[in-house]
Amino acid sequence: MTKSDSSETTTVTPPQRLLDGIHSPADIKALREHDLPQLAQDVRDELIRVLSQTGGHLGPNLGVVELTIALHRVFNTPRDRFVMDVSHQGYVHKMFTGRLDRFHTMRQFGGLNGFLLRTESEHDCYGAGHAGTALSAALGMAVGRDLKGTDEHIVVIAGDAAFTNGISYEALNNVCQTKRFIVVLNDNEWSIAKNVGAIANYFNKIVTSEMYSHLHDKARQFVETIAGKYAVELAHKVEEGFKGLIVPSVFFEEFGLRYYGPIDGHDIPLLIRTFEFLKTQQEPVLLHILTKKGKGYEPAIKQPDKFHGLGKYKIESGETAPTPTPTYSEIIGKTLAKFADTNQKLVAITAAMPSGTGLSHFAKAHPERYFDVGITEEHAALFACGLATQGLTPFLAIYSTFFQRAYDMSIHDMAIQKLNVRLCMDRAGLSGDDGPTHHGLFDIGYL
Ligand SMILES: Cc1ncc(C[n+]2csc(CCOP(=O)(O)OP(=O)(O)O)c2C)c(N)n1
Repeated sequence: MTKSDSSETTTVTPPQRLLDGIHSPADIKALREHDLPQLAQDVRDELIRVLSQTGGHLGPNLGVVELTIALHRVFNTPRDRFVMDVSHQGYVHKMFTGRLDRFHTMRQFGGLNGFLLRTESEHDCYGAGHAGTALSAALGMAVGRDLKGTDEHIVVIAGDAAFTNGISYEALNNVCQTKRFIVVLNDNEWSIAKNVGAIANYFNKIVTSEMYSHLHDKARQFVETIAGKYAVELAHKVEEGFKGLIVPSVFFEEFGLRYYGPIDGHDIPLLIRTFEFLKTQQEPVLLHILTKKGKGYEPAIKQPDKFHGLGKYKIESGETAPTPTPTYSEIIGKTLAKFADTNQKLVAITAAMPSGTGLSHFAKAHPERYFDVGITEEHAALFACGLATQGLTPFLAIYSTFFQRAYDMSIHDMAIQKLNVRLCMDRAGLSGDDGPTHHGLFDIGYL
């Protein structure tokens, strides 16, 4: 046998990936529904493989694979609008909207942006990078649509941590300005670190209620029968029967959003049926879905914080290369912890970035003087001011780009009221891989 003969007999054609056939959302609609789990697997494999080389937001994207498939199956972008909070969870949407061939260039010089970007694709109707912007921007789109008299769907995709952010409530307070508006609350119980505060506890209460699981089953039944004309009536009956008992304040409904869920955010058929139903509703609705951050990749499930966003890693173990020198954040966190051993007045504050700012070291050493206040930069700055009025010595550890949110507090509260808040400002200057939304270029100018 010649050499070439031998290679011919041993060549095995790799099985065609369904993902390679997806060039636009229309291709997802063309697949058979029972093939969609295979597409989800292809997407997960691609995320894990490519990000092991480029780095990026692995955990959040592994958690929204089924959600993104269902959204593109039911809605029609670019006519319909998907507005993602932060938009770090938009990688799968990028793959499905003509950018798969450039996916490996993400977060590299000249490559795809790591967040949604209006100039990158007509399917990215709104860019972001900072948290809490989706509901307000989407509400503006919905009201604009109503004024124009068109009928496209506006769908917000926001994580549970987006609801620790004040702007989200400013938007909810105005939701009555539109009739048709769909919000997907993607609840995985994690911000970058574990989500914190009363809202996180509230979501958890809904989810762990035994009676609510019963409602969940009922919800599934009604979604399964939505083709029938009694669906809406049944939905309301189910709600009246159970919801008031379990969620006394019916939080979202007080704002004017009809609440559905919680449902399994990894169940593709259920998500599809639910979106088909929600699409027909003539009132603002919120669908609460439960997902697992890092789903399908064991290292990311075990360490959601590390795998929220990271650099290169080894696929088999999830190991990353150790940093050769300690980072600024690490030095800050450890030094503050050391100072606090002897200075009882020292307190430290982070706005949802304990590991990024190095305060996780402080948190371990002095938990009673450590405050993670959620994604709340304005509140964090004011809270620090209040602590300062009590003679305490607050250190606010914060990224330059996120302190932009608290610009007003730096003048109106810290400076004019002469309150001694120490800022440990991290990530100043140009941010290479995260791109323009994360540059910290203005701090020297305005401080
Ligand atoms: C104003 C602002 N502060 C902090 C951050 C850093 N940040 C990026 S994603 C994230 C957590 C987002 O959690 P969630 O919205 O629940 O989405 P998940 O990643 O869990 O899917 C944080 C704190 C940010 N992007 N914007």
